[in-house]
Amino acid sequence: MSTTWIAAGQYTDIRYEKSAGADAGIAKITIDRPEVRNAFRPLTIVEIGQALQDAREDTEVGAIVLTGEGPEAFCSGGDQRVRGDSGYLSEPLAGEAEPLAGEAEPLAGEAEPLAGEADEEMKSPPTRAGVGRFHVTDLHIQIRRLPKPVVAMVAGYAIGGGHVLHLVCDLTVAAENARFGQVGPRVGSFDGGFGAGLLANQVGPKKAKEIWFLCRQYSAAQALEMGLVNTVVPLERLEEETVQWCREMLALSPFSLRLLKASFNAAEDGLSGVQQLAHDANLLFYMSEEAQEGRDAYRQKRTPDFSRFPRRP
Ligand code: S0N
Repeated sequence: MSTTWIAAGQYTDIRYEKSAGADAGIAKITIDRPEVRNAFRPLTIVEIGQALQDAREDTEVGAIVLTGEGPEAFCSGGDQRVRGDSGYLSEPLAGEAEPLAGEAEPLAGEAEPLAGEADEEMKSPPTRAGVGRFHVTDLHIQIRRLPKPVVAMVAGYAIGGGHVLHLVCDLTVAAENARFGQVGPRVGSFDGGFGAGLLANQVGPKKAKEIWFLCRQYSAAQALEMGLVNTVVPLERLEEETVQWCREMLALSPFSLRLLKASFNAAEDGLSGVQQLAHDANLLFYMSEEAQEGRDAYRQKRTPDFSRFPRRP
């Protein structure tokens, strides 16, 4: 039986939905730009971040699915049409001028900038929209920090920054038509953060270097073989299988899953990973009578009495 999804907000570049009925407890974020193989522009990333924040705060949500619209692509990475000379360019905000000439790539049908116009960046104060940046940096961190499992549901291409997006998700359920790869050295880009490090951890350093250095594409079967994805299913069963994986996790201890996610990330994330795990431990400690005695004594202006709490061996 197919899952019922209820819209959970109005967005431009994504759809954000929550499951209902027997499958309740799952949030689904769909990159909805199939005309560019679900490439992301800054707005796309901002909207995914907003939806993830909602899913984090919603105590009814226990698992999050990230996917792309249609069977052709999960995500093809950064939208090369808005890649400026110093990063990805936003739409101008209300009241702001258009991005500076030379920064924005002309869209289809637009005139090419004239020679010399690229120097405008040096002459005029840039608008916020005209300043290139990598919004996706914060999204990678947000997905890893989110204390609930995030599952990439991949049909078609997961390429470039789109491939890194599935890497930073906790689990990946792939359709048989999925294709994976990095293209950085071909298009003048690279991701030396999670794009390189996590990939090396997941498939081994030699294979990770092959993926980045040769820019080949890999089938779903190859991805499964190298440990890049968790399972491969026929396209028509992709959502059913993904929901089943989510349902299995929804039946388990949420705090245990939270601690496990933080534990897996801790070694890779260094001190910030330890911080997440430590603060999770602090959250648990707050729930103990021992910690509450400290709080209560402070409030009651008395000396705390920890004598009834054992010094555990
Ligand atoms: C995905 C591919 C292989 C699909 O091929 P297919 O099915 O033959 O479709 P096409 O005809 O090629 O595409 C259909 C239409 O979609 C447009 N399009 C596709 N991908 C993009 C894209 N990324 N940006 C803009 N438009 C795209 C096509 O142009 C076509 O449009 P029309 O019909 O109008 O011609 C194939 O499409 C492909 O190879 N796509 C490009 C892949 C790519 O180069 N991606 C960018 C890679 N770079 C990044 O992601 C940047 C990452 C990054 O900046 C970064 C840096 C540091 C740290 C982190 C990051 C990060 O972002 O993660």
